[in-house]
Amino acid sequence: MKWIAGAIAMTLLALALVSGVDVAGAKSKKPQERSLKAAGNGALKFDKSRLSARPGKIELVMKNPRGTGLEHGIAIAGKRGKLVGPGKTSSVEVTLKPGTYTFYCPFPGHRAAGMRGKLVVAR
Ligand SMILES: [Cu+2]
Repeated sequence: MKWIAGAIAMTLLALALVSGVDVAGAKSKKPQERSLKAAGNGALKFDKSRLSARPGKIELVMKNPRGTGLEHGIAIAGKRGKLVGPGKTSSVEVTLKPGTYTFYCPFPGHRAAGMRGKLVVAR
């Protein structure tokens, strides 16, 4: 009978380990979401010029409001979301280490015109 108790203990330990790994995995897979919007009046700006997040997976979700009359998108750290028309949303997911990064609109000319901001990644 002793081996049964041992087997049960091993099974419980294995279950604890597996569920522990699952929890950690789910946590690291979910990106930190940060949202922003393009200026609703058609100005080449976002509604936020500064965002912050912890190191790891980060998703920037940019809404292009109806009424901008322009295509916009969101880009950061060499990755870009698609350009979308008014009423649509563009997003980009990146994995970042601590540092300061520039997010911007990848539509030609928009970044230079002021459609950009800083993302500060810190622990
Ligand atoms: Cu733009």
